Amino acid sequence: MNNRFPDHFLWGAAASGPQLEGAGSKYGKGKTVWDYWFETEPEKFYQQIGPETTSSFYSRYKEDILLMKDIGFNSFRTSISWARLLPDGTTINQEAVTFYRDVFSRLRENGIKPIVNLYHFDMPYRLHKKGGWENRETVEEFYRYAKAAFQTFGDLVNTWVTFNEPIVPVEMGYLNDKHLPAVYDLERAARAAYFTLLAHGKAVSAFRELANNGEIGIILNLTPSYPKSDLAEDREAAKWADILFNRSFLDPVVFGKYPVEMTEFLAKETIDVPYTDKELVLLMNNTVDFLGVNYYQPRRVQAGDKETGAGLDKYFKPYHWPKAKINPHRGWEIYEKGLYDIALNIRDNYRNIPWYVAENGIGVEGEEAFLDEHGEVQDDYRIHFMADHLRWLQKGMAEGANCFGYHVWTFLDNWSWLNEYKNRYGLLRLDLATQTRTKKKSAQWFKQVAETNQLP
Ligand code: BGP
Repeated sequence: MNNRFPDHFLWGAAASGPQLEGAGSKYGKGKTVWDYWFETEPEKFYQQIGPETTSSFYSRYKEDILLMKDIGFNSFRTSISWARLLPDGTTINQEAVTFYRDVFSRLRENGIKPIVNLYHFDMPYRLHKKGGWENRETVEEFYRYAKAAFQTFGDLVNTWVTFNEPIVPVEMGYLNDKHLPAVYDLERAARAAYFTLLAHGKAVSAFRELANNGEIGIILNLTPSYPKSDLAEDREAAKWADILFNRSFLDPVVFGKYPVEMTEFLAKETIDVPYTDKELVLLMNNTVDFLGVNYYQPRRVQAGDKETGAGLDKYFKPYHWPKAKINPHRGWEIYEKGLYDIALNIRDNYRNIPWYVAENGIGVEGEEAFLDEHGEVQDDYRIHFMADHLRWLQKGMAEGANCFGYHVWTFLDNWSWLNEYKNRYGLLRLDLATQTRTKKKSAQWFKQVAETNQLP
């Protein structure tokens, strides 16, 4: 079998400003919701490590970009910190401009295409205080921020992303306590989701107005939903999980409209979302050029408790597949074929829009147990994880999927929301105390794949 990937296939990694940069309170950066949360409730954080230092990319990016080149990257995605670029919402922070311009220039000089995301869960605190995504004003602020970013970096960046996983802050902050505001409230969730989507649409419209060269997309964590059985009620449950957690963003960004079932759901739950016709037209006219897809694990569901269930339990409930292969270090299910199912779904139902794997990776707790006598992490599990997913991806591509790249999560062990440095994902190991970077075995494997453009 020909196991080569198409010419110009993108190989690299994804990361985000708040998880990688550090300098959380330095160089003019404003406070984000994460800085605030750690300041006020550090006990909520698993290891009590805040977002101040993370992986110090801000001071080490020159070294890091050379490391990226060395392990074969031809692309890298990160995010601009909104609170760093526009600390008060209007004045551009020149230190941020100098920093990001140098990062993007150096990436390009080293043959690494920058893919730049505007928002990775990092709401500026000053906007969080006023309701964050529940407040229409935030949408206008985001529009201004997007415009400023396109104008300031448009000569260096051709590929833009509005949001990473926009559903996650909604799910984790309004139906869970893992992001602020940490409440369970379907109505507020729906409102926050709508304004997030509108902010995305407005950012795309700003991009089109400025007529910058290049393309703009969004990154969604598409989680294929599988029913427990073939019974109608389980299949119905999977359909609802798909509508609420995938299609609620996917359909509007690709087709400019909500799935009809979404409207039914809102009516049934008597949730009033403040749509206006003008805004829906804006969304319709500002669909994306490409999609980024983050894939870690599937969502397995069974019939909900139609009569007695509270909130979303009426529609579906989680189900643990007994045959599931579990990441023994993390507990998440590993289901490589999910990536193939996503590929065919986009091919068949989403106009075969160009897309790339924007995140895929394995988080491992206690990775120091795999250090060998030379100080290299022997992460064969990560190599298998990537290879297995890439094989399924290739099968999808052989059958017509329009995929243009693969980004692993992530380049260097980085800080994570509430788990901080517990689960390590990097191709490079970070020694937290010294901030030293060391290649893991998987970095060598990745280099070979990227440089030969094929699986070994
Ligand atoms: C994705 C996020 C990333 C990253 C990753 C790993 O959902 O886009 O920011 O954190 O998941 O998840 P975690 O850090 O929770 O282990």
